[in-house]
Amino acid sequence: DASAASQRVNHNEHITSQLQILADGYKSTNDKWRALSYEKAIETLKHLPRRIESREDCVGLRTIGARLAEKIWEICESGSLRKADEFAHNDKVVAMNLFANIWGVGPTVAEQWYVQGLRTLDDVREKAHLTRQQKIGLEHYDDINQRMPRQEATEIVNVVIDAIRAINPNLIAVACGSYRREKETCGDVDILITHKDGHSHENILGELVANLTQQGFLTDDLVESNIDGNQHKYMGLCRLPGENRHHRRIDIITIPYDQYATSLIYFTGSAHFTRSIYAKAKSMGMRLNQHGLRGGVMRQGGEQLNDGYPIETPTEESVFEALGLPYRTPPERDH
Ligand code: DCP
Ligand code: MG
Ligand code: MN
Repeated sequence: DASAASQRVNHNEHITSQLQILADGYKSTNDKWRALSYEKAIETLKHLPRRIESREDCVGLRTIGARLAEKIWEICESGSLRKADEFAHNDKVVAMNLFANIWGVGPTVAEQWYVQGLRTLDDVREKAHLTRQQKIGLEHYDDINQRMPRQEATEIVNVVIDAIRAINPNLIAVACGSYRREKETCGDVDILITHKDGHSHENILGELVANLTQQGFLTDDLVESNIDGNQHKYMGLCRLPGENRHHRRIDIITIPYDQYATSLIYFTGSAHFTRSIYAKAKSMGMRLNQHGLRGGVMRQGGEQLNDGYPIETPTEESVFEALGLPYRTPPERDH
């Protein structure tokens, strides 16, 4: 069942922890393609119902090719992975991992700082030229890089939903992301807002943010932006009232009701799942994104030749159906 799926133990933690070192290192150093293939493999291994005991156990696993199987086998046999040890002791990888975890810092900036000779967060504090967001990211480095228990996410969701209801009790608000996938811990809280009448979601984000800031809940704004004119997104930091509370990341989006189902799918994730379902749509001559589903889309090479026609997607189920996929509940959408 759903909760069992989310609480399933990782029988291959000894392997995934090593592979995660490589995934993080490649991600920080902008080797996106490699990072992605390791992340996919980690997802597969995490969800295996058994511990990998032999080379043969790796054969035929989706997302795990021959070279990766060799690495997995090296971990099984020796208990460690030379490449992961190398990464863990590589000056550049270590520094770039550290820097890339500052909110608003990407691989390019991280590398510039490394080349400049910076190695620690104190170096960055003293010597780097920081954007407004990077300053916030640095100030709250530990909090931002720590996941929160689900219970705390629930409290945060409740504060935001109360504030939404105070603006208009008929607004629809759904906590998406890892929270909706019923994870035990959440990296942030992701809230989606819409309204059945198709327009009352417009222009409420500013008021909501102002109210939540006024009550001392929102502490720092990272981004307030317009996506395609009709979706609004807020990214910031919040903190619950009371002693010993951490700052937490929060994302809020407002969307038109006709994009509700496809936005739910996008914002519920996981990012891996979203990527794969979008690719499935593409392979069927369709285009799926947070704004909707379109059919009759022609492509040549990577290029889209026409815009196709819109396909009605009143519910998440209807999106799966249009793609010929069995419905998956949020906890079943990790990969
Ligand atoms: N998303 C995506 N691609 C991205 C980033 C996000 O498709 N590059 C979608 C899928 C994510 C959702 O948005 O599930 C929310 O993004 P988060 O970064 O908050 O990710 P999660 O909530 O899934 O995980 P976490 O617990 O780390 O926040
Ligand atoms: Mg999230
Ligand atoms: Mn988020």
